[in-house]
Amino acid sequence: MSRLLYDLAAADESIRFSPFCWRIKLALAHKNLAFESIPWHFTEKDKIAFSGQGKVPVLVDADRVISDSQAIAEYLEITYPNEASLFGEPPARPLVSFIKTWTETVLHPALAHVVLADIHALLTPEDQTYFRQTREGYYKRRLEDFAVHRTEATAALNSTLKPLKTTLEKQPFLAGLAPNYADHIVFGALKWAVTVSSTPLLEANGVLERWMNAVEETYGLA
Ligand SMILES: N[C@@H](CCC(=O)N[C@@H](CS)C(=O)NCC(=O)O)C(=O)O
Repeated sequence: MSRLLYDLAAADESIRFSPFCWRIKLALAHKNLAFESIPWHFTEKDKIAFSGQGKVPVLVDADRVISDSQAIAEYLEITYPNEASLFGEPPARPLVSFIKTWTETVLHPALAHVVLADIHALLTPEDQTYFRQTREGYYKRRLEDFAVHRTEATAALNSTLKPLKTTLEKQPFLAGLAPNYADHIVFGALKWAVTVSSTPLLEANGVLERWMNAVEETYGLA
């Protein structure tokens, strides 16, 4: 059975940096599902037009096409119930939902303010034009201004990361003794940022780097 995942790539296609795609790569590994990863660039909207929208991840699981990481995670949970649960016991699921909201409304913006200009540098020329236009429109700020304010943005990021560090000093994973989709979501965010950052973002061998390595080792990605 074929299983394809459209995955955001830089000009160098070995660089895969979408936080939402990382979540799903870990979720697929969690469910023991092999897949083929298809590199995709921001401006290749035609390549995923069959999904009826213009963003990745897009999963093609045999004859099923699913877009949006949350929809894909829920599809995997329902379709592959015999593998380990992505969300844990039903009463614990709202906590994963909190982690998703916190990641997307607090952690992603904090990371974006540090690495947005770095992402631009890694893209194909067509994607660079598109990225500048869309991101400068969204943030109402020139990409160069992000680089100028990197020191303040890094200090703000470090404050944002504090609760995560404190938690992971006390327990191996956000979900407890083994990772689940809560870990996948936060891992995706940090993986995105460390992959594209022109400077080290996390303390070498610090708690977050050790946790990221442990997540990767769990799924044989290290
Ligand atoms: N809510 C979507 C968000 C997906 C998303 O924003 N993907 C980005 C890559 S990280 C994308 O494809 N962006 C295309 C664009 O900006 O045109 C999900 O959870 O999958």
